[in-house]
Amino acid sequence: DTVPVRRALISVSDKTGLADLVGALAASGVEIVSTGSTAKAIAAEGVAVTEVSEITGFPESLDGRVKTLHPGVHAGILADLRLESHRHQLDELGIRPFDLVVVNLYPFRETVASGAAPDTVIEQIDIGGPALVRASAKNFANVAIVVSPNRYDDVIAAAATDGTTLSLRRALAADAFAHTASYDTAVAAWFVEQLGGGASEALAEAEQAEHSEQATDARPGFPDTLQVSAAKASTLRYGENSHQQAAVYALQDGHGIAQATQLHGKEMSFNNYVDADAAVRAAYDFAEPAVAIIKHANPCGIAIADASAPDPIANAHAKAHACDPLSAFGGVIAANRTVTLAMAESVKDIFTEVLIAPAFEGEALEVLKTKKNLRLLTLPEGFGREALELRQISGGFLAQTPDGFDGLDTASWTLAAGSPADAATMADLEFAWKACRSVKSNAILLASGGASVGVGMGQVNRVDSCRLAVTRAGDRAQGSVAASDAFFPFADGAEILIAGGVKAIVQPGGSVRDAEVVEAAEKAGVTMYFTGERHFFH
Ligand code: 93A
Repeated sequence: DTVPVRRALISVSDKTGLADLVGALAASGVEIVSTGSTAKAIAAEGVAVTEVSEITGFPESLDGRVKTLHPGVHAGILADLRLESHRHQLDELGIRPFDLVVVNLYPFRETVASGAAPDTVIEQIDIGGPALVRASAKNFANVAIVVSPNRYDDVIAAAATDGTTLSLRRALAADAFAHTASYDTAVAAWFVEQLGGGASEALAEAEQAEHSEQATDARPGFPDTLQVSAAKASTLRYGENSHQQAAVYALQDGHGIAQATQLHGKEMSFNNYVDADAAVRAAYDFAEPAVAIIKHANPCGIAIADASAPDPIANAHAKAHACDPLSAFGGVIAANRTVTLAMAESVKDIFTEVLIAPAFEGEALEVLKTKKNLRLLTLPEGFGREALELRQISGGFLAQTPDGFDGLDTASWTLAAGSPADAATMADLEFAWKACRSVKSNAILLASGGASVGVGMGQVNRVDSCRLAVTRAGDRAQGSVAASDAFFPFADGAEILIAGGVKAIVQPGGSVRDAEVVEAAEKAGVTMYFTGERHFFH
């Protein structure tokens, strides 16, 4: 299964590590065949190299569009030397096989990113390179294919010993096909953009439709095809569970968790990413300094700072933590402001998996870095909601515009029961309503003084979510306000909140039994507002 390295074809645009590679290969007695500028670079290192054109008897032509696209090259790569018939045919054709192919492709993405003109971009669509990569990867039984300088050391070591092992060649082939697939996705995405069929345009159309008269009926013009181009950012230790394999992919133009910078701590896990995403989603719903603490994708505390707090983000954290200190153990925390020393001092004493924020004060970072395992991340500049949310279902994706509170105005809420809320109660209702969006449905959130005090999440009926929220709040339910992510189908859920002592409830309204729900509130003298908009989150 081990294939000795005797003859290599090298054709690389990125010359990183090339000198060391060819030096080592030559020292191991490997014959090197190469294309134009790569051959020049190799010769400049004083290493013997044969030009591909010498093998093919065909000059590199059409401004380099045809270099390695020749049966003299491809038969040498694709021959399955385990077969007597293939070996025999190569002999007859006078073609010698390759056992190592090193290729990296024309810098297509970089050329697009540089703002180059379309003709220049098109010249950077590599045709011969991917053909070499795919041919070699298909024939991994005989050929080792290297598409990244990160793998040079592996083949240098193999060439210096018996050769490449089957398991190495198979792993290299898997990398290779992923590489060409991602390359072609970038090319396809560029074409879609050129044709003006991108998602952003579709969304602009959708927005227009919203402002037109048939708003209720208008279906946004989502693109006919969706090109998602994401590059592997890292391979994770494992997935949601330890027997699952996993990796993170980052969108080319993303500004989210996938692009966050890790400053300290253990490697991020799959679940850390999921929770960090939920945490920033929650914290960034607020304009005020806010902190969200997440466990299993649900908040166990969300709070905004008191207007008078001397250290607002530390204050918000203290309030969020107080909601459910038991559950906050091992949580993921997001702050929407720079983490201060005072906040760092508090977090340090609470076992926390991840802390993510736009920035950290220097002293805060010093304190937090004393916790070896605590992962500290900063959000990328321009962090914001995605233009389009995708969710995988078997066989496809669902796409939707993101949820949020753009232009939320409590003045547009309808008073459904009780007397109008005073300013402080109204502020709490608004907070609860926003915070409730980050809770998995069915969601009930009790709040007081700009902090959640009891959260009922993820139940399959609203009554249980109400019970959970009231139980979690304990004494703090008395005099708090409640938010419900969707309407109460019956009065029973609202009755539990009322019995628990809430003084005001905000909910979308719109149930056929709204009258019963309103009556329950009226009878108890509890204020109830309808928002007319629900915020499911699953
Ligand atoms: O223009 S191509 O699509 N035609 C080819 O036949 C071909 N063979 C290799 N591009 C081709 N390549 C690419 O050339 C390789 O993928 C590599 O990126 C680059 C190296 O060429 P040079 O050594 O001349 O700079």
